[in-house]
Parts: sequence; structure tokens; C-alpha cells
Amino acid sequence: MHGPDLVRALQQAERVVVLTGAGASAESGIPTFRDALTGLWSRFDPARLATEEAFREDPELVWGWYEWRRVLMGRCAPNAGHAAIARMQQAVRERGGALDVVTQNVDDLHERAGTRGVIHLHGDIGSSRCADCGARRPPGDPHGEVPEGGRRAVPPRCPACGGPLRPEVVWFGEELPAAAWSRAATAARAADVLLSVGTSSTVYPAASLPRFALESGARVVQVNPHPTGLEAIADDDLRGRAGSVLPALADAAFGPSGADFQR
Ligand code: BV8
Ligand code: ZN
Repeated sequence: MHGPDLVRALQQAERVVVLTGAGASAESGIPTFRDALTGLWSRFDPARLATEEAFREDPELVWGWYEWRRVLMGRCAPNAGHAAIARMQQAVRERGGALDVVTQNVDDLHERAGTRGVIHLHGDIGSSRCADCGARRPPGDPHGEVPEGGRRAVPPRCPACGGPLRPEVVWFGEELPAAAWSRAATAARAADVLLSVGTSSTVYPAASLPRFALESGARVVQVNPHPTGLEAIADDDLRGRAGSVLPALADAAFGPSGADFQR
């Protein structure tokens, strides 16, 4: 559980960074990548499928996987962890500070919980672009047929050049969007406190961010039911689920949420 010095550090922090991974969306019903290898996606190996090679080789398999995930994410709601992060951002802003959420997730649950200025390191599953000419397809356009769980689906054709559309996400071996990475790295280096929530800290360069924060003297906190290796260098290792640890931390540092007052 969080100690009084972590609560005080959060209360005094001018700049907070919250780095989130798939575990932050787990309690909303979206399988994590690690669970995927055993769970729902067991027949899809993200490391193999989340690549341009896989898409070029079998666009219908990869497009179908993303369309299925997009539909699944559309059916999910933000969980108490997302709400607590949005509440912390509001509280820090009211004091004249800044709280930046840097996410590896491609869902929009942080935005739907009210968090502003979310930095998406690995893109956004709700948008797509032409794999050939790069023409962007505005989010919200119907993405053609919607497959059942993991069924193949033909990617729509680019209206400009006829090429196949691909999800606007960063695949393995692809560079992160330069602006997003630079904002995230700058925020991590300027942070007083960095919370690493629901990430196995295995994918780079995202996994370097806690180290950037540590090197700049920040307090680094991990929120995860399991060890990841980051606890070896983190100041605090809050062993638990985001949906329970984050609301408790937000209540301790910034006062109980309105919902509690109504109770
Ligand atoms: C780059 C978008 C280079 C797509 C993702 C060999 C070949 C090629 C590249 C590499 C290579 N070796 C290393 C690399 C670099 C590679 C990499 O790091 N690979 C790893 C596997 C070693 N990185 C890249 O390729 C990156 N690009 O390096 O470019 C370059 C340089 C110059 C020029 C050209 C190129 C791009 C990486 C981005 C890949 N895209 N996602 C999609 O979503 O489909 S990555 C994807 O997987 C996620 O975005 C996320 O980042 C990652 C999964 O990690 P997590 O989010 O941490 O999820 P995970 O399931 O692993 O863990 C969940 C955690 O939650 C667990 O710890 C669990 O305990 C916890 N948890 C569970 N329940 C809860 C919980 N926590 C809290 N509460 C709960 N309730
Ligand atoms: Zn095109």
C-alpha cells in the first residue's frame, strides 16, 4: 500500500507523469498482451501480428484482428483506474501543476474517462491510414465489415490510390510518432513523480521512460499486481490492480472523490 511519503510527494509534485500499459485497461475487459498469449488472443501472437510484414503477408488476418479489437474496445468502458487518473490530473491542474498521461495503449479509455492531452506512444486503433500512400482516414469513419472474434476481414481500399487501409498504430520495428515520443521523453525528464501503471516494461523505447524520470531525480512508482523488474529501481512498488490502487492513492493525496462524498 502507499506510504505517507508517497502521498506527500504527490501532493507537492508540480509535474506528474502517468505511464500506462495494457494492464490499465485490463479491468475494462480488454485482454493484456501477456494474458493474450494464454487468453482470448491465444491464437494471435501480437509480437508476430503487430508487424508490417504480417500485414503485407496476410492483410485480412491482421486487419480482422484489429477490427475485432476495435469493436471490443468500443464495447468497453473506462475503469476506476482511468477515472482516478483523470481525477488526479484535474487536482494537479487546479494547483497550477501538470499531469501528463503517456499511454502505450491504442484504446481511447483515458480520453473517455476525461483525461486531457493523452500522449499515445503506439497510436490509436480508432484511426487508419492507407498502407501505400499514407492518406489518413478520419477516425469515426465506418471501417467496413466488423468481424466476429478474430475472423478475417478485408481491409477497405484507400479512396485516393486503392491501397489497403492499415490501423494507425505503431507496429514492432516501426518508429514511434516523433512528436509523441519527444513530448513523453520531455515530460518524464521533468517529472517530480512518475507512476508506471499496468505495463510489463518490456517494450522499448516506452520502457525507458521510468529511467529517464529516475535519472532526473523523480520518484518512480509502479502499480502492478505482479513484479516486472522495474521494482528493482522504483521507489515504490504498489502491488495491486490499477482499479483499486489508483482510486485509493487519489483519495489519499487529493481527497475522496465526489462519489465517496455522496455515499
Ligand atoms: C522501435 C501497438 C525501432 C500495436 C505496440 C527486434 C526487432 C524489431 C524491433 C525490436 C527488436 N528487439 C527490440 C526491438 C524494439 C521493439 C521492442 O521493444 N521489442 C520488445 C518485444 C523487445 N520495439 C519496437 O519495435 C518499437 N519501435 O523500436 O523502432 C526503430 C528505430 C529506428 C528506426 C526504425 C525503427 C515499437 C514498439 C511498439 C509496438 N506496438 N502496440 C498494438 O497494440 O497492436 S506494443 C504493445 O505491446 C503495447 O502497445 C505495449 O507497449 C506492449 C505490451 O506491453 P504492456 O502494455 O506492458 O502489456 P503487457 O500485456 O506486456 O503487460 C501488462 C501488464 O499489466 C503486466 O505487467 C500485468 O502484470 C499488468 N496487469 C494486469 N492486470 C492489471 C495489471 N496492472 C494493473 N492493473 C491490472 N488490473
Ligand atoms: Zn492510398
